Amino acid sequence: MTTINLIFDSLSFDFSSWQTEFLQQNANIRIYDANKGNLPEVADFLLLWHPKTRDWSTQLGLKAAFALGAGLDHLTDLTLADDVPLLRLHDAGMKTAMCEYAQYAALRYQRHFDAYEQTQRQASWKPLDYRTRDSFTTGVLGLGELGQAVANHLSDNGYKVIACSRSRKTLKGISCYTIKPELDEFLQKTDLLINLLPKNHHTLNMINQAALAELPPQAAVVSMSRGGIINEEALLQAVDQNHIQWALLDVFDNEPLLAKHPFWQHPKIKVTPHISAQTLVKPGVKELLVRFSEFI
Ligand code: OXD
Repeated sequence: MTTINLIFDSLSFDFSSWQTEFLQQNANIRIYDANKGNLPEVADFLLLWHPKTRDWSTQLGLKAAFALGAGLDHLTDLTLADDVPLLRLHDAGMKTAMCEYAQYAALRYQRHFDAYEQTQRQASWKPLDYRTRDSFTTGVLGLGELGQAVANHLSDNGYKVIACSRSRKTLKGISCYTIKPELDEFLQKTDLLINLLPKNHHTLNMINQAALAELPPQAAVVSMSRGGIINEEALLQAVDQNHIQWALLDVFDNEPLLAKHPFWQHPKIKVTPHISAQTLVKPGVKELLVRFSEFI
């Protein structure tokens, strides 16, 4: 069997966990840490996550470069030779995790858990009406791999789901809209907005003051993909004006969120530290080995 040479370049992922897992799943892998030097002259694949080196254009032998996650926005300044594709991971454990996070948000909305957190603080015993899963509309914005997984998961679990994406998609049992020209119509029908759009020049600041105003009063907003898409100031204002009931935010314009950021202390805003889905090493390696075989 041929040996596959990998160069791993990440300032945030642990090289030794990936090395151990690769060697366990395939003994023919040789993996080198770009941060330690001593790299092979010829390598088959690059594995990148917030890499130290941004210019890999002269690396010999490369068949592809893989981002070790779902997003490529941290690699906009990366240089590769023209014939080396930059690819992202499709799953690596992230689909299940994203679905769980979205399901938590849907339950939070459905069962009024946010309201009960507020009334507990006031020592106020105030039961609210039971709401069924199909009595409100969850709108999934962004239908990439993860967006589709979330929309299908919620729909399969009895939630009423609509979705909106840049190019038209067809999902069983889910009304699908396109951003141009149907974003406003989609927002007007959405009680629980779940943002899963990637960050790029099309999506930056897309959910601004005007877009938030299209949501019905007392809608809730969930941000799971990247900051910069939902305008933070506009969201804060919409929550303060009680147009938006609550927000559950996992991603931000700047991460980590600064200690003085108003989101931290806001009673109607829940903050999590970019954990809705993280790349898991074992399924990540499994996926990569399959993807390598498409090139070898
Ligand atoms: C990703 C992430 O894009 O973890 O994979 O944010």
